[in-house]
Amino acid sequence: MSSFPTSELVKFSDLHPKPSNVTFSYGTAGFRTKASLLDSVLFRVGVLAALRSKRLDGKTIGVMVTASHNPEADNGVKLVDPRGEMLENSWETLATNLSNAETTGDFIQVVKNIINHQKIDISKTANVIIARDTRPSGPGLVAALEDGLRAMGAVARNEGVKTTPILHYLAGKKAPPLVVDCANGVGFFAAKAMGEYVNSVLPLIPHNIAINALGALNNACGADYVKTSQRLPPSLVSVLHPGQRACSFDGDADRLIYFYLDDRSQFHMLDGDKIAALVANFIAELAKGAGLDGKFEIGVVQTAYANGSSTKYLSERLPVQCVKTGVKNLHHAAEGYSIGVYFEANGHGTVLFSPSALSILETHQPSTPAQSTYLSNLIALSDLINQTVGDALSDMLLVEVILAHKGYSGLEWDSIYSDLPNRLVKVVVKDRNIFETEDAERRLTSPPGLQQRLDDIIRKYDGGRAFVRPSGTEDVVRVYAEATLRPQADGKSQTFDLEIMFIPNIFPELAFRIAGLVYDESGGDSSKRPKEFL
Ligand code: G16
Repeated sequence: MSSFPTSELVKFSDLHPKPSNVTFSYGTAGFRTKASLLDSVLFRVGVLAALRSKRLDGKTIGVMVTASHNPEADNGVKLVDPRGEMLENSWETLATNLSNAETTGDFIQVVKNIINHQKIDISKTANVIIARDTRPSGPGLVAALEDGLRAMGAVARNEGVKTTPILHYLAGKKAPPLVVDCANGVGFFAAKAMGEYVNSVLPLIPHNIAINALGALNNACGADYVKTSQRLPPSLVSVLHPGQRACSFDGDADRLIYFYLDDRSQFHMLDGDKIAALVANFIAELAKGAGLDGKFEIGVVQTAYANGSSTKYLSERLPVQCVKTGVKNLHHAAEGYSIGVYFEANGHGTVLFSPSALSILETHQPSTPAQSTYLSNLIALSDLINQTVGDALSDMLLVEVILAHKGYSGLEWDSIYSDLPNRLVKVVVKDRNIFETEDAERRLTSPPGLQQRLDDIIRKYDGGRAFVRPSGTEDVVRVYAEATLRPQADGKSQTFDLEIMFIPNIFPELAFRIAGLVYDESGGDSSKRPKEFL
């Protein structure tokens, strides 16, 4: 908004005239009186909340519609400052003046006076978050409040029915800054553009932004580096501090991997599997809360690369399907569910809402205010998600929204389940086309007899699982292996330091044994055999 919105204010103010012979006062806890008298007050509080936010450089102002312990026929409204505190005293007087302006003309004049005296830059974007209690007069008064916000062009977020302390908490909440590894690629442009919209609530700190430096793209950074090396990009070592979340895009920003350092500065990765678990759980929770349990099927699609712990965790809760690598395969399978959540472990994925699921969301009649809030959150998620394809930016917002709703840090998200130690290895072979697979790439059918020999190795590892498949994008064969423990090759039992055991990097053995076998069986030159292959 660049200029004073006279016509909007006049238009909306006329819809919410002040009742004559009433004097309002912003008292102990805001305005509070008979609900039937409050329509104009709520409209004007909407205008004032927008002015307060503009005065504070667009920081989020809270508005709570409640009369607390008063009889049900009363209602009220109070403003909450950006740190979740009560409105600053001097503004209480402004609120009282504004509410008592008799006519639309008087009201416009008081608004202008406030702008002048408070030196408010009207061009700033105002951010306001609103909530109400369960009083029957609440929805009508919130509608009046929203008219005030609309007249001022404020960005409003209606949290529906919430307790007063939750509204204070939400108003004071700002996500901690998120470090974004842009892989020195095009994702930087998108992150920069998005930052202009979200920085006031989710500050983004882009790193690895050398888009013009030759050789920098995906080099020791980006989602693939983090996922395959299971470590922090070296460029972020001096950037990230314990507890802070970070995420990596890949070179074209369609993959997303999260990570954080714990309080001992140990690296922890939150990959596509962890994203799928977070998202699928949240969607199931919203659907249940909205009273839609059993109305549609929520399913998850993974590939053979999904960590065994994630598959176990998810399949105890929802239908889970395994398909061949490639988002095209996952996307197709996800279309079979009402809400299909698909993510490859490498961080590539999204959520699909079928047309019938969307029409259920549109037509469903919630039977309680709480159900209505869950429903509107689920509808908002369907808007937030880029359903055409996995999108690192949209997925990042999705993750952040869920973490904010759940009040989760990286650590709490991570503890949904513990990854099995795992390793992904590339094997350069003479001809990768001799490798053919079945069972969603989990077993080899060619070269003949090789799968049998792999099985002989895998069974020596507790909870061992491994597979070999030719890449569809690089001239290599990929080997994935995971296991519960790290037994010695002779099968003798071993004692483990539990903490060490769950650091994934400690687990190269099964993967390197299989890689060695694949290399030898496909005619690899023994003089060039990588020394880590067993
Ligand atoms: C592409 C596909 C992904 C696939 C990845 C690796 O990713 O879109 O679905 O997981 O290649 O495939 P492969 O293991 O066959 O080489 P991107 O990000 O490179 O487009």
